[in-house]
Amino acid sequence: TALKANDVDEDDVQGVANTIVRHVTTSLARQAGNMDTIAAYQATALSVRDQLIKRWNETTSYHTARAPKRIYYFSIEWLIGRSLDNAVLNLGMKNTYEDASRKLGFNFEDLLNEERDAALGNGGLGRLAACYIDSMATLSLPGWGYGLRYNYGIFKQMLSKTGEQLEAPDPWLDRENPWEIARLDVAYPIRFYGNVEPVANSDKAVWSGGMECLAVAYDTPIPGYATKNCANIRLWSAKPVQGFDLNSFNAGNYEASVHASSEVGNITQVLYPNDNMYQGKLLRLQQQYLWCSASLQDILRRFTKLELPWTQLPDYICIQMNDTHPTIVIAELMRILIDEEDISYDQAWKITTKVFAYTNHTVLPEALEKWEVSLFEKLLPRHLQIIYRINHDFLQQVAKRWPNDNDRLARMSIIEEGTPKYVRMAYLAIVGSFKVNGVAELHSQLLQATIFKDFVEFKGRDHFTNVTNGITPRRWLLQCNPELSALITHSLGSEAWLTNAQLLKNLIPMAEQKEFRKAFDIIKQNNKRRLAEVIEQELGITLNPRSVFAAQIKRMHEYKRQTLNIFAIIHRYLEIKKASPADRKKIQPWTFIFAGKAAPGYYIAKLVIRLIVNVGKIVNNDQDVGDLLKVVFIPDYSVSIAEVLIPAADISVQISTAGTEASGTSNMKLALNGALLLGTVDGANIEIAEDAGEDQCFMFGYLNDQVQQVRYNNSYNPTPLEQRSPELAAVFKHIESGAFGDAGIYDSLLKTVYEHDYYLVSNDFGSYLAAQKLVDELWGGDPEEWTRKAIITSCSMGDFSSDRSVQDYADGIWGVESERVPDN
Ligand code: DL6
Repeated sequence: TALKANDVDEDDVQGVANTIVRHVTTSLARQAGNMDTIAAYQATALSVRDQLIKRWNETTSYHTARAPKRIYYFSIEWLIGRSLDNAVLNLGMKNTYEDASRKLGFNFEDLLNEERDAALGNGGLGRLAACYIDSMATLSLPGWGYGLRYNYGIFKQMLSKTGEQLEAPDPWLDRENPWEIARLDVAYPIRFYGNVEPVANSDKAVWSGGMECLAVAYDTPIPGYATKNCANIRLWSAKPVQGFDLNSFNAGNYEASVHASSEVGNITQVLYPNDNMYQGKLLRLQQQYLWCSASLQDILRRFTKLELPWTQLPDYICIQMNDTHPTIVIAELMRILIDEEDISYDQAWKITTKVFAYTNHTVLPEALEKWEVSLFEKLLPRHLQIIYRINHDFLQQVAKRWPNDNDRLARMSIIEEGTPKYVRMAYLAIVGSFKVNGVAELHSQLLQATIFKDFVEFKGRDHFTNVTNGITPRRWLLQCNPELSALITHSLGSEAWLTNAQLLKNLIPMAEQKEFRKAFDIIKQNNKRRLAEVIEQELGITLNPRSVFAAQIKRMHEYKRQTLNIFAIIHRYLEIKKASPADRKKIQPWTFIFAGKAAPGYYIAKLVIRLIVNVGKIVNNDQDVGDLLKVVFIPDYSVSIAEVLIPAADISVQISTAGTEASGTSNMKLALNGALLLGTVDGANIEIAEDAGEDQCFMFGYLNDQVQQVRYNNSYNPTPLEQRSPELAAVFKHIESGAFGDAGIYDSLLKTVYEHDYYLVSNDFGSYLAAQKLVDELWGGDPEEWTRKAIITSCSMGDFSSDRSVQDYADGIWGVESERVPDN
């Protein structure tokens, strides 16, 4: 009966309701009549999971039988968010589940709200991985993701009374996670520390001793849209080998025996909460190695079942490294091939360098990983030996091409000489991969022209490429904006746009039709009202849904310049205060919405949050200002909050200093939902503006090629702030007067601008105000034209579907093809 119950038809409401009740009584061991909303959510999720498992099994058997080349996406972060809504949509069963829950006396929306976000990521990089696995499943590619099952995801952000960010842990697994399947039988041994003994007359060595633990697999099935294929994210959890250290126990030291197991348990305890900032902690290196070694052992076990020679490994697997966090996997494959599979060093290197590809996600120097050699040597002594050998051979080739160029050798060496010495992970990733890519056109160009220039000269242009990021239109339009999705489907006459986002452009001519504009506008208003209700309820701030909703929603970071935005808000506030009652009538109303977390140790970023919150408190309660200006900081930004925020925005604020934001992805989500881009010429903003047409966007600021010079002048030929920007100087004076809290609290933040102004806040301030003025003119002067631009923007975003990105990777880098499970 269990099998039969799993086998419900997609539109069998009663059958689905039965599976839910069955899970309440069996899996949750409750009386059917004793079902609260949490139980109803859990049982519903388990019922959906049954469907996923069925597809997962079919996909696995199909792929096992066909043995295609597979792609493995290694990401240390997976920012999944909630799964229920997404799963029923991708399964094509949303209506059925809505009806079934109604039958059982529940509102499906309420069940959705019971789910906790799986927040195993910091920001763009982790969310990108989640979008890509959705696309891999939808494109029916034989692909899996690999990562870590952190017990604690990204911290919960709270705000103190004075506007300071407070952090609390996120024990997301405290309630059972219905989406994962524990595979306690899939576990691999992982070694740390220990000793290495060379084996005479060979490349081999024996690595032994140290600390051993197990990595245990937990699977999260990811359903594709309009395909039976189901992908998988396999996450590893660290477990002690025997629960405690038997040697210490036998020696009569019970306490020490338990201590060993708690050290192991720590490894997958918590996600590091830094975004675009490297922090050289031993525990993090332990995380990286455990994840990479377990994943690789898993992949190789699958490959060895094919009983093929190792030389064919690159024909069957490709590993995409999401940034440098998994780079140790290169040395791990070398170690396994040489030490365990008896392959010569040279042969192993030939195989290894055909398996890996590396995606770079940042040019910021503070984000580039480099591990202290001494730490590496202690934790992974054999890997360090292998890295030294890789470096030695590599530098020999460099020296051969550029004899007597010691500067070049020092620049390119994987080992940075000095005290202390470091292993440069990005260089190891380039040398060990067959392809390196950046994540937007400008970013890829910059990589090649700056931080990887020497490597382009050495490896050739073909070693480097660009794959512009993308977002899944299933979550970021179908799920989060059902009304707009329905309008699109109705107007196009089919749902085909959900798997072919290029079709959206067929709707561009509709921007000229009054009726369509009206329908589009009503949907935006509804979404704005929905957001306003949430904000009223949660924060007690009343918003004017007729104001411009301008959203800057992303991690707090100096390069992203939330500063520029809040300083411009203060400027606007002062202008409103100065204006006569008659003039105030001409001012356009704005609502500025911020959301984002700051790394716990990032003092300046936290100070910016404090300033935003305190400006909000003053502005939102100022009678003179009324509805003309509101400033909202939504705490604890998450995927779920983004899903409510993004459909409600009129303006997408993307104002990083040119050359600093590798791509950005909230810019894509906001544009797809009809927000106009107010942005700098940076990252994927450039391609968004190209596709939407510059007429649709408000671009401003210094260009990338000008930034260096301006930065130099700011540092070496500084002019007083009054001269650089009298408007900004007035804003600073106001802040310093104590208008937003005690005088002096923001001094260190203001100092970053007064002094070097590395991110060009003062230099771009005037042009940012000018761009906002253009927004004012359009909003107040021609609302029909606004909607027209919003429609054109939204319908021009086909290129930014993650299906396009993933297909580009599949064709241009991975060499993997679709393997669609037959429909029957
Ligand atoms: O590629 C995803 C995302 C980009 O959209 C952002 O522009 C970029 O800042 C972010 N990079 C990182 C780098 N972190 N590390 N390591 O998160 O990647």
